Amino acid sequence: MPPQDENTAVLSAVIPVYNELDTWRELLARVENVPLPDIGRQIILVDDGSTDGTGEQLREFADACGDQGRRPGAGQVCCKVVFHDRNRGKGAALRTGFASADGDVVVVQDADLEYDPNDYPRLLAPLLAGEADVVYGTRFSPGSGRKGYLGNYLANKLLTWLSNLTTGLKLSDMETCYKMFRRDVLRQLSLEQDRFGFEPEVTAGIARLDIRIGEVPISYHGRSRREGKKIGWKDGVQAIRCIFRYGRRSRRRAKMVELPGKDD
Ligand SMILES: Nc1nc2c(ncn2[C@@H]2O[C@H](COP(=O)(O)OP(=O)(O)OP(=O)(O)O)[C@@H](O)[C@H]2O)c(=O)[nH]1
Ligand SMILES: [Mg+2]
Repeated sequence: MPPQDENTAVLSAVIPVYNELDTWRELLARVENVPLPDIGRQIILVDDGSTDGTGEQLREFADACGDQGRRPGAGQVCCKVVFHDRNRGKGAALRTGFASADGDVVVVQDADLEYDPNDYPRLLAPLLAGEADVVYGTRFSPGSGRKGYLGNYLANKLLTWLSNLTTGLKLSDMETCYKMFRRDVLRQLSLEQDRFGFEPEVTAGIARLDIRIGEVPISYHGRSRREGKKIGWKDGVQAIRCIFRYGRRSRRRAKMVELPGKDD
């Protein structure tokens, strides 16, 4: 590999996958095809014990991936596939993926098609420019477009409000999938939530670190239950438990920074 490749920044996209037969290939293609000419891209797929045939497809894909330990140079893409032998939840799948991530920057990417990888450049820019250490993509700022189904929107707003109350942050979308971190920030967190408690847990953990966090608008195409949405009210209750368990307003050290585009 030419020497300049070793100095190229790498983005690791960590994709938890559970029973996403209809979407994972299309999603992977979208992540592979986002134009990111100046940095390398590592895509980490974590099969979370799928039972619908997704796991078998991912095994075939893993065999075709080639050297999974390779560090990608500028404009290059490489993939890694990791398997859970049983279903453990999104949070557990992310911990597994984070442990495999070699990138300087790490982003969470769901395996459905609700979030658009074309938003990566916008999320990345403040991290590469040294303006923020963590960037959340918000579905709920004026620049974000469609907000998804009303029930989910209201639940997300309530959870974000409670999270802000306990962390002292002023986020507009705590539950967003699009969380992008400098990897060294992620390494300072010790995470334990196996399921959707990950979102409030990681947010509270970040709030306690001496880092800068900002939000940028993203697009969002919420799927319905018929289209495969699995999250439910029990996950909402668990999120509230985690908000109060991990949030400690008095221990906030993180600063929120204004990033361009949020109020457009
Ligand atoms: N539901 C569920 N998803 C999992 C699990 N393990 C990994 N995942 C993955 O986690 C991601 C999010 O799951 P979804 O069911 O789409 O829930 P959601 O989209 O976060 O719900 P919203 O926050 O309302 O958008 C998807 O990529 C799933 O494939 C699991 O045990 N259950
Ligand atoms: Mg989803």
